[in-house]
Amino acid sequence: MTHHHNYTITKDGQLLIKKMESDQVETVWDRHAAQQPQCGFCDLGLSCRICAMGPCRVDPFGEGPQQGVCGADADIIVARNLCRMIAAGAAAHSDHGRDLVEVLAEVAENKAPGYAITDTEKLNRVAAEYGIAADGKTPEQVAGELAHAMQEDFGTRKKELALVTRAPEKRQQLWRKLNIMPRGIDRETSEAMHRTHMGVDNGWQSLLLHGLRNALSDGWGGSMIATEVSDILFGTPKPAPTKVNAGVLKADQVNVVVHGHNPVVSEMVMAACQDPEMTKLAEEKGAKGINLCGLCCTGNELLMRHGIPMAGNHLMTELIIATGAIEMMIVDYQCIMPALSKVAACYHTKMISTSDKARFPGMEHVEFHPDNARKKAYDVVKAAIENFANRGETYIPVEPLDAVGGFSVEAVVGALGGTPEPLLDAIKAGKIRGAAGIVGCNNPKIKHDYGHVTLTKRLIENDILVVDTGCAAVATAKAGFKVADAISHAGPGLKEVCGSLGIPPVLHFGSCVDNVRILVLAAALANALGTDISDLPLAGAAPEWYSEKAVSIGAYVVASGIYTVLGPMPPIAGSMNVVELLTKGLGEVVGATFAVEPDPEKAAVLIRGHIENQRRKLGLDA
Ligand code: SF4
Ligand code: MSK
Repeated sequence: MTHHHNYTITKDGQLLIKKMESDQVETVWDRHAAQQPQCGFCDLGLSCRICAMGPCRVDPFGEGPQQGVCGADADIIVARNLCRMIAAGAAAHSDHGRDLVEVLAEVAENKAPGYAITDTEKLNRVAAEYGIAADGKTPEQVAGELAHAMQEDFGTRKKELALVTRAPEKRQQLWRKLNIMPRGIDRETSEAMHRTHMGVDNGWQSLLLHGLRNALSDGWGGSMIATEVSDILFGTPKPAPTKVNAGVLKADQVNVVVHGHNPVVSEMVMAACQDPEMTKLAEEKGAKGINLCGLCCTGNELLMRHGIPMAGNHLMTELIIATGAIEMMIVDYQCIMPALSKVAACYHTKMISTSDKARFPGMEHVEFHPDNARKKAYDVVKAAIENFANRGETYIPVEPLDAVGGFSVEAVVGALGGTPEPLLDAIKAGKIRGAAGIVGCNNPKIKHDYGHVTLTKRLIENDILVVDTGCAAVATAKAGFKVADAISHAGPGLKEVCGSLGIPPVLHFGSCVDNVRILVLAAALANALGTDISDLPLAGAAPEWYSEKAVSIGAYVVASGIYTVLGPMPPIAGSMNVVELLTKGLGEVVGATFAVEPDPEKAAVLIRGHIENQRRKLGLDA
């Protein structure tokens, strides 16, 4: 295979693909090629294997069967499949949130050595939103009560989740009117699985509406809790410099890489790596120190709060192992390709899985729990140091680039002088035309990072502020857009505003669960204007998405009133009714729609058109 330039726009990616080729190690692109042609029925969403009368397929050309054994037609099958994707995505984010709430509860009881409450101010603020007064109580008492109240959000005993009150009043009323107000986080996912069982909900519209409610239980529930509790435990992010790309690995140090999503494990690993005793141990073994780097979203969590360098995003996770420089990769859960341990077996990298809910063939399992995490972190870091002696030749093909991360809503509003007004004023004056959230993954169906970087470039040069998260945020950092000097790529208005604040035109908002920071900022802007989110000049995009979590994110962003452009087509094209509803009809329902456009140049045109249209409707350029 000699197509490495076609797979990725990144220099480190291209060189490491070449290296893997010469090492004869298979990559995600090889496996993707081996899967061609992928199943057309599945691609269109027209296959169903929900029950044992099936599996069934509906013929998209109208010649073969038009219904499954039970009689479900294309609309029902497509809507049911999409609903299940949302349920899986919402479950993943929300279960991640639950794990943080459990740590918070154990911190309150002093049962989680090494963990602590770092942001008391935020603890008290969020507690107040749950109706818990902080006065006269210790932070631990407040944390205990808050953890308990958040656990209630997961159940079914409430009519509405607590944090939906952060949405503009108009939006809340709309959700109530449509009967899609999320009630319990677990309840909505459970109900999605119930409705999609054979013989339950066979209304494609009602299925999709429930899908939106389920997604809202993620965005304004599970993910929001994940972000808020992470800030309380580990600190609310503030802008700080960091480094990005494969060049963050160090040839003369023990390289430890964390991969996954949940900061509960990676924070403890960081603490162990930073212990001077451990550095001493590494030096005794001939290394110059211990170098901790991140991948994907657990990497973003550490980057946001501590400036820990970022080695790469989703499609870099295999390639980075081929540097031969990684002593250990420690994973928690989500987006961890089971292929990684096969790649690692070709080099000296030790692979460690840590969560009882996420096992991988060929990895050593060291289970982390809040009560033992500190000790386990030291155990694995010691093992990583031991592994330094087994290192062969290394190949670190690039120099790292600078980037700035850490833009929480608190930090952005702080930089603006304590209120979102100056940002609104810049939007009203037209210096900033609007803002776009670019989020989500990589997908071998799209040239690695091309979608994220191209779309971002086009938007900032047209004075649209970009905030990004997840793997998109890593892509644009590697492209050099996350330094103050990157304003040279921005249009004149955006350049002026970001220049005067000393911030990049592309703001790193965090991990995938941190998409809720975008919701919170959008709600603050809408509230300041006395309007709804759907009236604002905002857009969302997921140019290279792959995961079910991304489907849930897209659905809650649209249900919150933000127009969203997807790169890869979701498996819905088999039902024109579903396609029409998502791309047009939803505008009448929730005031926002989806669009699908794999070409980022065209996606940029769509987003610019939408933002200008929103401005006209608001009378901003009159
Ligand atoms: Fe086939 Fe209906 Fe069963 Fe799906 S639920 S597998 S369409 S019989
Ligand atoms: S890690 S969900 S590949 S963004 Fe959040 Fe990246 Fe997508 Fe995973």
